[in-house]
Amino acid sequence: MQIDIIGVPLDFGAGRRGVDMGPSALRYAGLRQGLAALGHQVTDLGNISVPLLETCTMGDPHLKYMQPIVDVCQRLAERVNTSLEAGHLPLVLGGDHSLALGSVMGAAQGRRLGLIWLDAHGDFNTHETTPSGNIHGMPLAAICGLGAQELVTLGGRLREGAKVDPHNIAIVGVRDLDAREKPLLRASGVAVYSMETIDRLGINEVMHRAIEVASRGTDGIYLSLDLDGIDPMFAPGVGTPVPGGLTYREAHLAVELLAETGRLIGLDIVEVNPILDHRNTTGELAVQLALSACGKRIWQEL
Ligand SMILES: [Mn+2]
Repeated sequence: MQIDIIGVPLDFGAGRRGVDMGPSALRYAGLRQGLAALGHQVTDLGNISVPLLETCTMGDPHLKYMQPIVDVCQRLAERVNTSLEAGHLPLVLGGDHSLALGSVMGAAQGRRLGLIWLDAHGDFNTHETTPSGNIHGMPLAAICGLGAQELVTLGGRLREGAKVDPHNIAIVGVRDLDAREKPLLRASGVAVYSMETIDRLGINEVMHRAIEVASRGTDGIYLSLDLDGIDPMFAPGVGTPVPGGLTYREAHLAVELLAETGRLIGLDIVEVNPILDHRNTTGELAVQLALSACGKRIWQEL
């Protein structure tokens, strides 16, 4: 496989600073070397340039830093689309989850995409429902065509409406939904696999269902992996930790099953915050998950 690493040191969408250092944390943890050792051809395309937060104005408190986020996401969307057109797998390193506006919308250009959103949260708020105004709580709604026009159309570049059919989207690992995003999410048609469902059915069955949702009639599956989907015991370096998440092995099996389909066309790894982390534990876990998503196995019979 040809893999393009794309760093997005973006922290405009999150409430806590430091997630802009995520791409460095993953690089220091040996991402490129690990992928190359699996036999992949890896090109690190460097980072998408992101202005310093201190040089930008916040703007609307219900859509904090919308302008710089849209600007970064426009460039990211083009970069991801270019990688896919070349037949490469884009591996996008965050940064906060608002970058998925760019990566997923870019991947969805001219493709019918399936989307698996591994996350503690729904990321399904709009400017009208958000309790914080932080855009990293809104990207999945915007991908489904809901919320601020600027986000839905990437600043007028794209048409209105859903970029991915909500019936081809599955959220896995969710355990913290805001009161006003719940009804929106319920009405959307997105498949939601909460931690309770994972407890009852097991991650194997849940992933098979999620993969089925994301496969039905699609050209490929995109994975948007928020490290806060994993239990804070294993992934302490995230801005919005919520107890009761996926275990180390559940997270790995989830991406291993996805890799096994051979239908994964791109992925985001987001919300690694080195300032909140312990000795890059979360950065190293993120790298291991990326390797599992790209075919690494504990044991493979010859
Ligand atoms: Mn998220």
